[in-house]
Amino acid sequence: MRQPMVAGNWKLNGSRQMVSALLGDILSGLGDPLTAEIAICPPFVYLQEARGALEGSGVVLGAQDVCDEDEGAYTGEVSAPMLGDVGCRYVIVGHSERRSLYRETDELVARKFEAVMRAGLCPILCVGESLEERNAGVTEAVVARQLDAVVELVGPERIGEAVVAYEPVWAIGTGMTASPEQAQAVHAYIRGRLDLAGVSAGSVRLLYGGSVKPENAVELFAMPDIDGGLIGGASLQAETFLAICRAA
Ligand code: G2H
Repeated sequence: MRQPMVAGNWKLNGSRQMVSALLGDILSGLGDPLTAEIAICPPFVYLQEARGALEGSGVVLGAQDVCDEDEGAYTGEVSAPMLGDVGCRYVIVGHSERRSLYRETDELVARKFEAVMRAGLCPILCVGESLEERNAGVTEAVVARQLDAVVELVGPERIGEAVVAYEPVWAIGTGMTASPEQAQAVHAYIRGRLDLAGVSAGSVRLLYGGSVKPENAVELFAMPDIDGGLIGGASLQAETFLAICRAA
């Protein structure tokens, strides 16, 4: 039995004012405890503020990225132990924006994944293909390569403790969403691939990400291998985020 999960990825958005107003609205609108686990991933500089706002609520905190090193001369970086220290439970690694805009390789993403686990936190590993790759029919090969890099470095037991998010790059922030059937097909493939690698994949939570909105969340989350969502744009408004949380 996998607990559904909805994680809000604020990306490069926010302010101190927004942290207090948006989180206040989300918490007051939550009402009765939801079946889904809810995580909020604000920019690093607002983690501490968000932690205070979420205190005692059951909504957990996550970060959007991490350094693969724990400490030392790495100017500008933030380490997994630091994220643990400020109260993070989850850390997103390998988001497609990091892979494409900041040239993160599969190997670096795997090292970041390992750093998160070393600190006792839970990685949310993002995988997904571009439009060109989908059109070329290599979606499964791309996702397999991204997963295998992590399994090779950390081993099947560790990846079994993580969350995996399938985010087709062509659906991110574009308004284009994978259909529930398209998303389910890749989720089922991911679960099968993890099983083959020796991961007890039945218990791994697989999230879908890419233009999830209240209008498509119910259908997406009803798919057997979709355990919730990683939400970007729609996590920046309490009403839409709450509607998605209720759908999970
Ligand atoms: C995909 C998603 C959140 P959005 O990146 O990670 O963003 O919901 O805006 O497509």
